[in-house]
Order: sequence, then structure tokens, then C-alpha cells
Amino acid sequence: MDSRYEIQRRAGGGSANASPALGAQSRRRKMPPRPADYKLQIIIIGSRGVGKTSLMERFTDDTFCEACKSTVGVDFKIKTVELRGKKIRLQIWDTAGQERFNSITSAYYRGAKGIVLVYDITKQETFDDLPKWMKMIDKYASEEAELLLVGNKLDCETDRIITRQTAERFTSRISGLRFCEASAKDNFNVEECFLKLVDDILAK
Ligand SMILES: Nc1nc2c(ncn2[C@@H]2O[C@H](COP(=O)(O)OP(=O)(O)OP(=O)(O)O)[C@@H](O)[C@H]2O)c(=O)[nH]1
Ligand SMILES: [Mg+2]
Repeated sequence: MDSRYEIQRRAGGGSANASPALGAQSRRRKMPPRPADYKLQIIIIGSRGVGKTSLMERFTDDTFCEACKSTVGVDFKIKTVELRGKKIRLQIWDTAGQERFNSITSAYYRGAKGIVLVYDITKQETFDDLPKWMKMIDKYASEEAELLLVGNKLDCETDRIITRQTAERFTSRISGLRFCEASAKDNFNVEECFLKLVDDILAK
């Protein structure tokens, strides 16, 4: 039986007798969610173990996993955000950092409106790998894509190897590349970094 009819009956008879307040409540419950104004794809790339999955899961689910499994191929999560009065459905692609998956992950660059390139502030080699990732972007991504460089693991300040100044110098040499530091573990600056990227995409 129709559930609205059930409610009206319990409220005292046919629709003419139903409580107006209850009727409105029941109609509200039936309203479908407002559809998204935009759908955007964002891809997260960077070397193995820098925290790509951790950043995605912190942003989408507000969780952190100390001993996560290394990503195999690609994975994705959905998150809906509101910015500039618009509802935006984000599809976030999390890629494996291991080079052997590059042929699979490179297929996901093309559709991305935003690219998050991650390194680990405590691991020199993950920073030294950045030119290699930039080449991947040049080769496979759309020229229109917004780029964001994220120095992750900011909670490990005592083990820091890559200074903020070094990363800023790198960033300044690449046109359109933005930079921020974050900690997926401590939930520091993660949401801000992602939202800034989305805002830059919308501003285009
Ligand atoms: N201290 C600290 N550890 C982190 C942070 N983010 C991730 N980690 C840890 O770093 C390790 C690797 O994290 P992942 O998120 O799996 O790294 P990934 O970049 O997805 O790695 P691949 O999938 O292999 O490419 C895990 O043990 C995480 O718990 C952080 O902000 N701070
Ligand atoms: Mg991963």
C-alpha cells in the first residue's frame, strides 16, 4: 500500500482530513535530492606510498588507515560538495603509484578536470619523481586541467626533507601549478586543498 496513504489514514481519514503539517512533512520526504549542477573528475597521482589513497579517504569519508594496502590499478570515490552556490558531484580517481600500473592509470588522465600530484615531504625520491609525473600529465592529461601539487605527511615535521621553499621554487617554474601542504593523518588542510582545486576549476 502507498505509504503516504498509510500516513493520511493514521492522521484521521482521507486527504481532506489529513493534518496539513503531516501532509507537508510527507511531501518533503518524497522530494528527490536536488541533482548536481556539475560533475567533475579529479585524478590523484604521485609515487608509491606518498598518501594518495589516504588523502582521498580523508576527504571523502574522513577516515585514515595506518596500514593501508598499496593501490592496484585505480580506485574511485564520489563526494558531493557545494561551492559558489552550486552542487558539484566529484568523482575522485585514486591511482597506483607503482610504475608497472602506468599503462592502466594513464587512461584516466584524459577526462580529469583537476589533477592532484602528491609527494611525501619526508622522502626525497618522491619529490625527485615530480618531473616524471609532470611528463605523464603533459602526455596524457587535457591542457585545460587544473593542477595542484600537495606535499603530504605534514604531521612528520621533524622528519621533513623537502622544505616549503624548495617546493615553492619547483611550483613557480610550472605555469598554472598550485601548491599546498597537508596531512591526511592529522586531517590538516586536506579539505581546503581539494576545495581550492574545485574552486579553480569552477572559476575557469
Ligand atoms: N604520518 C603520516 N602517514 C601517512 C599520511 N598519509 C598517508 N600515510 C601513510 O603512508 C602510507 C602510504 O599511504 P597510502 O595512502 O597507501 O599511499 P599511496 O600514495 O596511496 O600509495 P600507493 O597506492 O602504493 O601508490 C600508509 O602507511 C599511510 O598510513 C600522513 O599524512 N601522515
Ligand atoms: Mg594508494
